[in-house]
Amino acid sequence: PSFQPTHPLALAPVTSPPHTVDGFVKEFLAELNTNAGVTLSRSTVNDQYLSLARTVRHYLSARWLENTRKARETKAKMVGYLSAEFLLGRQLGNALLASDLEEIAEQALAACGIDIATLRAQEVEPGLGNGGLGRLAACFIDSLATMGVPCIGYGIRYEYGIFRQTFVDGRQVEQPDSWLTLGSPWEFPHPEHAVQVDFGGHTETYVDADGTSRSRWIPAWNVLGMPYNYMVPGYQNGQVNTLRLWSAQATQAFDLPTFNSGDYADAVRAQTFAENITKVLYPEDSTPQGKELRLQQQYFFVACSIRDFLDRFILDGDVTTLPERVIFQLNDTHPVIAVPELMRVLVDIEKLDWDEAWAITQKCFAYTCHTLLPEALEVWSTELLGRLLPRHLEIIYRINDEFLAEVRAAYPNDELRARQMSIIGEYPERAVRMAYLATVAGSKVNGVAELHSQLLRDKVLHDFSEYWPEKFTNVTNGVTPRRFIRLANPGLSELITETLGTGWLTDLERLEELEPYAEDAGFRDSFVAIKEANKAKLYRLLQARDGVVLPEHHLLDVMVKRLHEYKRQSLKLLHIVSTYEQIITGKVAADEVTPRTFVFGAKAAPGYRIAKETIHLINSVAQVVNSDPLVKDVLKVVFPANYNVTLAETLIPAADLSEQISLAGKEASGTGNMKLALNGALTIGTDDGANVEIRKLVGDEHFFLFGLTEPEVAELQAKGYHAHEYYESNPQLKATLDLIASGHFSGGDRGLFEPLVSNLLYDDRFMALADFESYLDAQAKVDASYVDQDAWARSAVLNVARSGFFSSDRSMRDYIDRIWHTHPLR
Ligand code: F58
Ligand code: PLP
Repeated sequence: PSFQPTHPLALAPVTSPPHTVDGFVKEFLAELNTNAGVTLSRSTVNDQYLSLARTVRHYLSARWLENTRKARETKAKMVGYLSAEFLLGRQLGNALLASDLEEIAEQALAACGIDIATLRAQEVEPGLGNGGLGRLAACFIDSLATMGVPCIGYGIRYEYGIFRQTFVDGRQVEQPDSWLTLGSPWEFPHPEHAVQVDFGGHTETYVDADGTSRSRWIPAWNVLGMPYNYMVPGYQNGQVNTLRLWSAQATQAFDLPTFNSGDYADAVRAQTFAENITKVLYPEDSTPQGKELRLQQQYFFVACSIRDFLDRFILDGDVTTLPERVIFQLNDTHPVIAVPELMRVLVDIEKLDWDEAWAITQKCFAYTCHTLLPEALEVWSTELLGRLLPRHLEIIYRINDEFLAEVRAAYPNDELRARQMSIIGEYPERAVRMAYLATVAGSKVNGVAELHSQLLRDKVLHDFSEYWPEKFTNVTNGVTPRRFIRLANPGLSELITETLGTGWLTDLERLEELEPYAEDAGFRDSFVAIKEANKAKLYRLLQARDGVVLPEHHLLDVMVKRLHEYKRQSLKLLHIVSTYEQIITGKVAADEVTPRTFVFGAKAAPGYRIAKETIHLINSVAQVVNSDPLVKDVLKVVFPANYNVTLAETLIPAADLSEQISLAGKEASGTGNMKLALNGALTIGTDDGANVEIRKLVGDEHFFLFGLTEPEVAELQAKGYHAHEYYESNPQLKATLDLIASGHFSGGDRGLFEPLVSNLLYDDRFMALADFESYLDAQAKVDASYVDQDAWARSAVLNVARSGFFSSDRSMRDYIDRIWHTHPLR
C-alpha cells in the first residue's frame, strides 16, 4: 500500500519491444552496449550470444509477468511438477521459435554483420538430467505452456550437470560440465525469495496451549535455497510458465574472524559444505546410490518448493485450500520426501490436526513411476533418514502405522500381506521404500506406457493395485514436436506445413492426414531428399566435431540412449560383429551386404563397470571395422562422444533405423523411440515399453519386431536361463563371441574383453543371447527392405503419419483429464 507509483508508464502493463527487424536491432545493440558493456565492433561471439539471449528474453518477459500475475489472481489450480532433473537442451532456438522471432532475429543479426548460426552454436546446453526421465520433464513443461495450463516446474540448479563424456583410447573419461562458466542468460536469480532449509538434530514432544501433545523438530544445521527462475514459453501463444530451480548456499557466507586469522580454508568450510548440496547432478541412470548427499539434494529442493508455493500462492494463509490450488506431480521417487515435508508443515507449523493434514496431502500429490528394475526402486535407510530428517522419519512411521492398520482391517489374518505392503522394509536393512510411500500418499499412480503400467499393477505394486484399483492409471509418454520436429527437422516441418497447412505442431494427430501422401511418389521423393540433407548435415557435424568421414547412401542405423545392460547395446554389437565376421571369413560376400553406418550415442554411469567396458568394446570394434579394407564400403561404426540433447537434435532426423532392443519387460517406455519414429526412422524393436504402442499404430509391416515377449521372458527365467546353451547351439553366435574373445578387437589381448564375454556367457541377466537369433533374422529383413528404397520411404512416411499420438501435448491432456483436473488459463 505504501508503494504507489504515479507515472503513467509505471501504471501501464509491461509491453514487449516491437516485433520488427529495427526493433530487434535496437534491443540487441542496447543489450550489447549496456549489459555486456562492449561495442558491436569489439564484441566477441560470447558477448553477442549473451546479448541475443537477453534480447529474446525481453520479448518474452512481458507475457511472463502477466501470466504469473493472472495465475496468482485467478487462483487457478496449478501443476507443481517436482523433478530432480530437467534436461532442457539449448534454450535459444526454442525461445526464438516460441516468440515467433526466428526470421526477425536472423535478419536483424545479419544486418549487424552476424551469422545467427554461429551464436546458436555458442550456447552450452544445461544438462540438468541423466536421460529419459529428465528430458521427459522438459517436454512436459513445454507442452503445458503451449496448452496454456499454469505450471511451475520445481527442481535443482546443479552447478555441474551431467558429465561431459570424452574417449581416451576408446575408454570413457568424464569431465565436469561447467555450463555456467560463460554466463547464463536465461536465468533470473531471486535472492530475496531465498528459503531456509533445516537438517539434522532431534525431535522433542511438548504440550501446546490447548493441552495437545505435539512433536517438534530441533534441527542442527541449515542452508539457504536460492531460487533461479527460467521462462518456459508456450509455442506462439503468449503463455510463459516458470521453471524454478534451487541452488544451495550457506546461511552465513563465511567466518570473518577465522578468515582474518589466516585460516582461509576453515573460514569457508560452512559455505563449501552448503554449496556441495547442489554442486553436481548424480550421474546414475539406474541404481540409486545410497548417498547422503543425494538425500540432502532431494529434501533440499522439495522443502524449498513447498515453502515457496505456500508463500507465493496461498496469500491468505489458508492452507486448507491447497488442493484447489496445486497438484504436485512426483517425477519418480526422487521428490517423495515432499510427502512427509508437507505433513510436517501442515501439522507442526500450521497446527492442523493429523487427519485433516493427511486428507490435504493425499489430494496434493500424484506419483509417476519410471522403472521396472527392482534395483532402481529407491530406498533410504532409517538410520540415514533419522539422522538427517528425524521429524520426517517419525511422520513416515505414523503414516505407515495408520496405513498398515487399514490393510490389516481389510485383510484380517494376512500378516504376510501387511509386511509386504509396509512402507518400511526390514531387509537387508531397515529402510523406507519411497515408491510405497508415494503410492500410499498419492491420489494417483501412473506408469509411462501401457505395458509398463500393466506390469506395475501386476508385479511391482501388485498388492497396492489390488487394494486401490482406481488409484492406478497409465499415461503413455510423449515428446514435444516443437523441439524434436520443428526445430530439429526444419526440412520435414516445411514439407508437412506445405502439405497440411499450419496447426499440426499443436495438434500432432493431424499428421495422420499425411497418410495418403505415402502413396504419392512426388511426396516420397521430397521426403527422401530431406532425409539425405539431414544425413549430410549430421556428417558435416561429425566431421567437424569428431573428425570422422562417413559414406553417403548407407542405411543409417542409430542406437542412442544411456548405456545400460537392459537396453542391450551389447546385442547391437553382436549384430555388427556377426556381420563383420561373416564377411572376413568369406561366408558372405561384402557386395551382398546392405551398406550400413552404425551410430552409437551413450553415456555410462561413472561407476558402472560393465557399461564402461561395453563402451570400450564398441570403440574397439569401430576402430578395427573402420580400418579393415574388406568391409570398407559396407560397414562403418561411429560413436560420437557426449550424446546429449543438442547432438540428438541433429542425429535423430538423419536416422533410417531406430534401435529399441531392450529385453521385454525392462524399458518402462522409452522416448527416443518416439522421436525417431516421428522423424521417419523405422524401428527394429522388442515388444517392450512404448514400442508396443508404436508398432500397434504404425503397423506390423512398418516395424521390425523381434525377441521374447515379457511373459516368455518370465517363463524362461522361471524355468532357468542358461545363456551358454545358446552359444553352444548357434554356430554364428559362437563365431561372433569367439571373435571378440580371440583378441581380434584388442590387438590380440584375450583378457581385455574377457569379463564382457563371460558376463554374456554365464550371467546375461538381460538375455541378449536368447534374442540373438531372432534379432539377426529381423536385421536380415531390414537389409532386404532397404534395398527397395521406395518401399522404405513409404514405410518411413507412414511412421511419421501414424505417430502423432506421441506428442507430449497428448500426454499432458491425459494427465489433466485423469490425474490433475486443471484447466488452461485462458
Ligand atoms: C526412464 N528412466 C525410463 N531414469 O528408463 C524410460 O523407459 C522412460 O521412457 C523415461 O524414464 C521417461 O519416463 C530414467 O531416465 C533415470 O534417469 C533415473 C535418474 C536418477 C537415478 C535413477 C534413474
Ligand atoms: N538421453 C538423451 C540426451 C535424450 O534426448 C533422450 C530422449 O530422447 C534419452 C536419453 C532417452 O532415450 P531412450 O528413451 O532411448 O532411453
